[in-house]
Amino acid sequence: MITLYGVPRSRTLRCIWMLEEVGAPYRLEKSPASDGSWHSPEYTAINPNRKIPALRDGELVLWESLAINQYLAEKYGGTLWPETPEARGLVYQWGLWANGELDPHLFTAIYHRLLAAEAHRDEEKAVQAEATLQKPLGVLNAALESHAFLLGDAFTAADLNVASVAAWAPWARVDLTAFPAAAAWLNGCLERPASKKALAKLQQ
Ligand SMILES: N[C@@H](CCC(=O)N[C@@H](CS)C(=O)NCC(=O)O)C(=O)O
Repeated sequence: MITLYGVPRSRTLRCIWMLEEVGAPYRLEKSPASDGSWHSPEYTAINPNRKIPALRDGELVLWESLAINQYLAEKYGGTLWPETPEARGLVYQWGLWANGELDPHLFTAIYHRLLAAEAHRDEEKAVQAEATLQKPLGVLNAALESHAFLLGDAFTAADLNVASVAAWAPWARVDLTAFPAAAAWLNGCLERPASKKALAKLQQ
């Protein structure tokens, strides 16, 4: 059985969504260290970055949430993983794009508006991050103006990976009203049963 290391209230949620989407049996496990630390020798042997998530599937150990998702989609994901190299190129493109162009700035905004203790929040940094996000959000919006999903008419691993990162936008109070196609697409993706199952784990 697949083991996913992490906790829902983290980037692990992206992989929980993918696992629920592909229907592969898995168990969610905290650090193998008895104190639950991500800095223990036991967990460092799994992910030398000492970060979550990480995944074990048989002999394979993987880290990086969006790479994990691409692997899961290819191995277990049926229609989530496109058949042609050209379409798969687009899945890689959008995953790397989400990791590079969205994740760092959304993290800055969510950190300073939600995650950090009041004393460590800096609204100026959140505002700057939101300003930086205008360009990539415009790119996303333009891509979704002409078709329902990133690769065309069907939901694929590209949509899941980008939406699972963009899902931070509402929590980071990043305004999406200037990007109606992206906002509608994001809402639709988050309404999928697998996404709802993953989000429900935040309450458990
Ligand atoms: N690019 C990595 C980032 C992983 C990451 O930063 N995870 C956070 C939790 S969301 C973490 O483990 N932070 C602990 C730390 O930085 O010490 C991924 O997408 O998996």
